[in-house]
Amino acid sequence: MELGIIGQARSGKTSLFNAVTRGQAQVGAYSSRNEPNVGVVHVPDPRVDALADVFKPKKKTYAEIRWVDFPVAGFGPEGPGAAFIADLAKMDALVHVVRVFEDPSVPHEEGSVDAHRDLEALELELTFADLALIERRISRIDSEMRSIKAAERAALERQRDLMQRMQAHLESGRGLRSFEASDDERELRHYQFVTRRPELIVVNIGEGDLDRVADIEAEFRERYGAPSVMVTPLSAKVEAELAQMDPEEAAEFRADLGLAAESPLDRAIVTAYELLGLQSFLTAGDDECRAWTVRRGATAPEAAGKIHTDLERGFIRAEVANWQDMVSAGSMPELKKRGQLRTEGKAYVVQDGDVLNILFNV
Ligand SMILES: Nc1nc2c(ncn2[C@@H]2O[C@H](COP(=O)(O)OP(=O)(O)O)[C@@H](O)[C@H]2O)c(=O)[nH]1
Ligand SMILES: [Mg+2]
Repeated sequence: MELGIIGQARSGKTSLFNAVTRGQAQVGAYSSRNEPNVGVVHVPDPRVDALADVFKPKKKTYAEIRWVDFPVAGFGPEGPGAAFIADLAKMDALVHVVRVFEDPSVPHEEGSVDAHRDLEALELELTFADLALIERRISRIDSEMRSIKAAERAALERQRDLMQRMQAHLESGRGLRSFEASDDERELRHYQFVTRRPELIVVNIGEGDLDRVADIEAEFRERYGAPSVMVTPLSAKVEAELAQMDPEEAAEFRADLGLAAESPLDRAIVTAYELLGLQSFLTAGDDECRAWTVRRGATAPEAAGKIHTDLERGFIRAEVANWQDMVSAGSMPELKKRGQLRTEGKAYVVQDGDVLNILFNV
């Protein structure tokens, strides 16, 4: 999964990046480089650890998230460039950092902190970018229309109609993530619209506002909450500091600050999985215990294909157990004795936390 961090200058993007990657990227500076910060992190998964305790494998492998901290230079006075938008549109989801914290030592671009103004201004720029893409597509369709046979017109007309409906949606000031595509979902996959990507709004609050987390979350959720928009308030600076500590020390600090024991970022990752309709399944053996990512609703052969295309092509059946059952049984023979190892065929819909063993033949 690939997540792109966006937000205005000094909103705390790089601080957030450091928090999630336990990194040391330079904060507070205008990034003169045009290169994003990129970091790959493992999704902590206690199920992998628990299975590893049973199987004692040579290797443990967690699911991975690639975080990209885009330089603010992407949003110049002329708005975001096409190449930058194309990069953003490739992300699985956007993480939009918006500044709420007040700090006189961190000057604000506009001279004052106004989270809603900032957030909406940036969303508007993205909306314009998609609008430009649609306008180009419509004029291309119009010119193609002039030179094709009548029989081929229907498909193009349908496409133009879809583009015009999206155009109207964007012109009303809303991003495409709230556009009801239903029948056109398939068609839309060919396009990379940046406002179509699900979004996690990270509300970057000051250290002094940590006791107001719930109120701030409610305020933003009420205003922006939608099926593909989530809201997480946190202090990026505090989280970046906590990320540099060892786990016990960080837990103590969290408690002292009156914060929930679970990191808001870990919670956000779970949320991102939900937002994207993803889930994990596991594989377990003496060689490796591993978590894999697959969309919810995927069948066993599709999940097998995540491991290797041969496993999907030559899929015969899958042996399936719930990870918890496997851990409490403590061994394969015991699991079988308890009748908790099932055999499933091609139509089986994989569940979060399934341990799969694929039987195949190519
Ligand atoms: N007081 C305070 N400062 C913060 C917070 N988050 C970021 N900053 C500071 O704001 C400045 C800009 O942060 P940075 O992460 O570089 O923002 P970016 O320009 O969006 O990448 C740095 O000096 C950070 O230390 C916060 O939650 N509270
Ligand atoms: Mg930065």
